[in-house]
Amino acid sequence: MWGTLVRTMVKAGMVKPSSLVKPLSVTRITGRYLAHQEGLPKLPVPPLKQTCDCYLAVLDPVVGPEELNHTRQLVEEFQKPGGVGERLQNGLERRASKTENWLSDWWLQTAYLDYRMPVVIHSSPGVILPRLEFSDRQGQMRYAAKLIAGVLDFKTMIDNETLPVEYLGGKPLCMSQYYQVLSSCRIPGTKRDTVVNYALDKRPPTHITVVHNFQFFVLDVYNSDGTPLTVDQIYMQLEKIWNSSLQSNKEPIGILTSNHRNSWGKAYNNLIKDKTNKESVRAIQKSIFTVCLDAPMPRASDDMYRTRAAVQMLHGGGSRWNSGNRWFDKTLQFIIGEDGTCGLIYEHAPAEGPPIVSLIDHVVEYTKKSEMVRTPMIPLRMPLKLRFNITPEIKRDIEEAKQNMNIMVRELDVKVSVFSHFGKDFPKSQKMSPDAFIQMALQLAYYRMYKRCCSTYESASLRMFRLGRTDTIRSTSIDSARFVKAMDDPTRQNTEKVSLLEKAVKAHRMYTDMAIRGQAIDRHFLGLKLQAIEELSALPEIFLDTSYAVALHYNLSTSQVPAKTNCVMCFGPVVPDGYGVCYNPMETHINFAVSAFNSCQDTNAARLAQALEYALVDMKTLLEQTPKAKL
Ligand code: COA
Ligand code: HC5
Repeated sequence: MWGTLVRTMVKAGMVKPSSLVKPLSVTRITGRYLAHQEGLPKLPVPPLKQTCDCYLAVLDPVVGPEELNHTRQLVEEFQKPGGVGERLQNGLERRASKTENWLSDWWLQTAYLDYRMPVVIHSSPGVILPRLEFSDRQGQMRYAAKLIAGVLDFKTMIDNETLPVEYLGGKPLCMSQYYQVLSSCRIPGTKRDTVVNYALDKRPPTHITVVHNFQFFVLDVYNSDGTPLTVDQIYMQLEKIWNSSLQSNKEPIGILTSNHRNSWGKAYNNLIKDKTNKESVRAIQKSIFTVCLDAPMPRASDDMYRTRAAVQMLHGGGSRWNSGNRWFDKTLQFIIGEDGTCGLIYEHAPAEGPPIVSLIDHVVEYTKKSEMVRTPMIPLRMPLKLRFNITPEIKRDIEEAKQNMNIMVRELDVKVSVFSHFGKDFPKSQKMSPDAFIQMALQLAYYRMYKRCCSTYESASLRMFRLGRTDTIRSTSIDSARFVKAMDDPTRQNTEKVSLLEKAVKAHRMYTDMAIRGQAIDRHFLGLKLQAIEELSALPEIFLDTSYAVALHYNLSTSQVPAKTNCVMCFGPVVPDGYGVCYNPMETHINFAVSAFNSCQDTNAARLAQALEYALVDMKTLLEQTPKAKL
């Protein structure tokens, strides 16, 4: 067992107990897992010239000719022999030779722990499970018990190191993220946050936290012999929790975690001055995961169901609904509503979507097959209710967090839609990459709405490399721009449009291959910039240039997260005038979630979702109605 191995390592002095609660990037585990990890290649540093050339090409469709000319000169200056670019590149290569992954610590810090906006909407993604049949509290509890047992079943695979290794493009992937999602939690700071992981603790946690009516409980999910509780036993324990948290008049302490990180960091320091509060907070942070038993939300029509569920996952609906029924710093929070709305929200710092989704796929299958088996009932201890002493100052912080949360709730515009005309099957039948096809449809939808192209981000996995996270696929290219401009131009022939579409799809697939092989430009540029901060007294001009700001202003922030389960994943936009678009392409349909901010007059999630549907249909029609050119 992994736990045993770690304990052996501790005894042998290989791992210092003080390092057991530590930032994720330095986790060390032995056994099969380690052998697999060591076999993975290290993330390369791409050649400087390649990145510079590619940068100029990706700017072409999003900046004007004068800006581009100016940037071309800056790039020339930057990469000239003996220049600042070469110096930074050398520094980066030195860093790469000395570290397991030159990027992962920097990325964790910059993308997550230094980021000061609330994790709610701005960072934490949500997942909506297919609608469940139940509509009462028995159903809710029964499902929650099965789900908890399912997660524990998945945990056994992690602990035993029997998780099947994943592959992308025929290459084995880094599995370290699976070891970061359970028993971990983000901790706020007044300037920057940290993440702790208790899975490697001498005595790893054996409890989860359950929250109902804003009240937190510690639920031990293992028997003293180390076996997990049965579904039946968990059910009984959940009943006890429910019955001792009937009143909903409690202070929603968890809502503090939704605030701006600096404010929450300050409030946190004040909160944990009290010993009881500190112990309660620690119990939540240490728990394997959290289960939120949610009150029913206002009903929605069938076609709005998923959209309503998305907001429940992303923010909980505001302070008078379920937003206080959360601890947003907790890596994994499963949400189970009394009305059958289920899903989860996860804190993004420790892991990407795919490991979370593979956990979900496992749990959903588990909940289908597991029946309630009556087990002989050994009386179990009452789950411990976590106490909080609320001083007037804490009360003020809660009120402030409530207000800010309610503003965020009003701000978020979401539309979930199921595109049912086709799925991956159609692009495949046309010998096109389905992901590239969807991305080109998004480009077309955006162009039709705004008559311009924008910087577009698509997540690319870097997990082919040890401790790899993500890089950016820039979906807007010279070829995508040519295609979207031609598509609605009546002076162009259909055969020409088809050929432009094919070229654009190929270009996207090529960028994808480049990105997953560690040769994309975004993380390389980030590395060069951070290297400059460490090595130089001033930032090189290319990083202060308007083009660089435009390149990083992602009006479209997108991600494909495929799942076996028919679920929908969602996240917020990354700029005030942008969209967040997450999609799960299934074989014959595609689930989309589009988000935007209501305060921006120019954006509208439902409009982009509609434009995307039209674009997909129009592209299919174009391909079907145009005879293939004879070879
Ligand atoms: N003709 C026919 N079929 C094709 C094809 C073509 N020209 N090109 C691709 N296909 C097939 C593939 O074989 C694959 O088949 P499958 O459904 O049997 O698996 C399918 O179409 C999908 O391929 P494609 O659409 O090209 O995308 P992908 O699966 O390679 O994924 C990324 C592309 C960018 C999403 C992927 O590389 C990646 O990085 N994923 C991780 C993203 C991530 O981490 N997101 C979350 C961040 S938190
Ligand atoms: C459950 C699905 C979560 C998807 C989350 C995701 O795609 O996050 C991206 C991570 C990254 O590094 O690209 C960030 N993004 C939401 C801003 C696209």
